[in-house]
Amino acid sequence: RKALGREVVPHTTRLPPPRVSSCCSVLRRPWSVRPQAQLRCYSSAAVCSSPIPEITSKFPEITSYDELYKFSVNQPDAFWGALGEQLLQWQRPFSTVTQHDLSTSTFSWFHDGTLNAAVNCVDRHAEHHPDRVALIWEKDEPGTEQRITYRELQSEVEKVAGVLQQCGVKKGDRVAIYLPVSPIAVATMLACARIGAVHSVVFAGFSASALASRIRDAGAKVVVTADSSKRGGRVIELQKVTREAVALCQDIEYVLVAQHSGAPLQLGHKELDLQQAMASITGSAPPSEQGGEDPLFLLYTSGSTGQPKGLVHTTAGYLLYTAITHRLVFDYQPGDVFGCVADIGWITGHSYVVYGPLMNGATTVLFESSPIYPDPGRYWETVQRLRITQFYGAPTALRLLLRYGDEFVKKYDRSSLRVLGSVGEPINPEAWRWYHEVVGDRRCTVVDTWWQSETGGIMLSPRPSAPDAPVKEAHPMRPMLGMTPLLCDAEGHQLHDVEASGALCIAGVWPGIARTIHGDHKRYQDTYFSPYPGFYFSGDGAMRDSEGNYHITGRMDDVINVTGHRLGTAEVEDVMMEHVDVSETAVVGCPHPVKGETVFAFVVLKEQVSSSIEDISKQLRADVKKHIASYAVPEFLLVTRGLPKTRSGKVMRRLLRQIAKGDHDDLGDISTLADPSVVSDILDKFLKMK
Ligand code: 6R9
Repeated sequence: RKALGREVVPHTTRLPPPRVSSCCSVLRRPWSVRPQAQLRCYSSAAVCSSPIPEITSKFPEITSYDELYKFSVNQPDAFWGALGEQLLQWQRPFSTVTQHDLSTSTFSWFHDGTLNAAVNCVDRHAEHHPDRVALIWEKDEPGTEQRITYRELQSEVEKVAGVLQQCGVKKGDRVAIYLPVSPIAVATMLACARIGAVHSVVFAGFSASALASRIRDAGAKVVVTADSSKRGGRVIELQKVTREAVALCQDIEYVLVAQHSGAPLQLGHKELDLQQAMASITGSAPPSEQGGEDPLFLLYTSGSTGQPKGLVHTTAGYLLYTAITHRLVFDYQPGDVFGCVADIGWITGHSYVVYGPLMNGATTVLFESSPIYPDPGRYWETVQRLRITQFYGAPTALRLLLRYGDEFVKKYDRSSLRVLGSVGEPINPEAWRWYHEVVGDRRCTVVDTWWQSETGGIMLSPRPSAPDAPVKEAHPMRPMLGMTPLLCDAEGHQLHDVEASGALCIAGVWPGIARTIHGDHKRYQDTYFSPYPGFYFSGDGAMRDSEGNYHITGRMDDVINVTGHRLGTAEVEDVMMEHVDVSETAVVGCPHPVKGETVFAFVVLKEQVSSSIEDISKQLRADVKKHIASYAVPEFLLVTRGLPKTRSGKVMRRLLRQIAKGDHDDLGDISTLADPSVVSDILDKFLKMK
């Protein structure tokens, strides 16, 4: 297994060895399955529930949190309408709060109002608090942070908007953004919003072909990138990758290159110096007047089949939903320094690095580094130096850090922290407790937040809630205001018992939901609204305890979650199938102590092959890295003579998942397989891998 396994942690020379080195036990007993009885409740939360004066001043009959929740779900028009009026700045007020038609899966919020997202996120704050810090750019090297005020951000946004207009970008056009977490990335997103263009941020760790396929699907004519960036001391050649991608996209007219490395820019075909072009912009065009339902951005995310889908988020509902969830879940107060360490290439970066915090006029941290650079104390050193009040990160990073011991946390002053958030995948009780006890000194409220690219913002979280409501460890627990989660069984029936386990669905609609998949509304309908008619289906399974608290058990489809990144197993299979020597493949996820899940590939080769199994395995890994990204590379790759298939030819993925997990004791009924002997072949090879 060692020979085939890849390094889990990108070690640097300065990194001390982790305390736990073996993950073999996990193969036998995955950590994610823990008896519920071991989970504790904490009621010492320092943060009170966040009242909503926008609602309670208008509806004084609401005097408790329970009443507020009931009001939000029973009277969505009144609830969201009052918030929409007061939290958003409108050019023309709306008269209709929401309209939806479940039969066509079409939803609209505030469609007849007009507004501009950049005005809402920047201009209105720049007018009232021009010198308030909007962004703290936490660059790769500790101690080199830069602060950007709302006034400065406004000026940057206007200049980038001017450059985009000079490149011919108009309202409704798509602009691809391939940039590291940085002020220029935020300014470019908001510049698109200012002129009514639709941004499509592509994670700066994606390969050239992944970038190219997203550019082509979006139909972007302009891509904005940087020369290179550094993360964890490693150089990422963004301009080089963009060049390779652009060579595959004939429709790209301009590549705007931001100088990020400090070295002079080398410009090639179609490339323009972004900062130089910005310097020549004088004055600014008025912000575009956007309809409430005009698209704000596209964001590509993995599904269980086919290519990643471009989710479309629209303007008013998304802004409102990210603003209110940011304020209520994290108890945001003016003067706070909000530290979400996600990359802007993911929805968490869009909603809780950029839009939610800026909507609330907050100071938001742009974290461009790595949790272990220069050592595993980086997060907490940053908390101390920037006086971060809310920290929001992923369980995979916490699991990695806790292995290095408590010293890296304790040597830094974390007294500024009030709320600790977790997102991206289920948090295991051990990581939750470490977060609560060591990082938060038992003082901070830990919020495990469940949501998705599709939902736009947080859906389940222990806060907001009644002030004294307990927090149950490792549980996202409660619905956000306005939300009605429910569970369904395999036949599609809603489970009405309080204690239940099934498919997690949502009844009703909320303003943050993605409205469609770019260019494929049928796929949107089929994926989210056909499986459980009348409800939105999340793709996740969940459990509800006797008190009604939710706990997510994981994906129910062929999507896996590697280091908090969503990955369709079909995407990896598609790449490997392109190899001349490969006849069949099946990819599954397998539990991993740090990454959450890791990629396990089963590969069947053709009768005649061009090279050795070792070489083919190497080539397959390189292909996946080249066509998707490093995190998608199979950690385990098992070449077998066949895949376990039913007589109708369907690959029994359940069986492969069990084998990958090392859970061989009871493989269930395999008599229905066309050739049960392939199972023993696979098991033999699996044991030899160890
Ligand atoms: C925000 C984000 C969504 C999928 C989702 C689920 C998993 C996210 C979670 C969680 C358990 C949590 N997920 N948060 N699972 N507990 N608190 O991550 O969006 O990248 O679209 O992924 O991530 O499986 O369906 P996205």
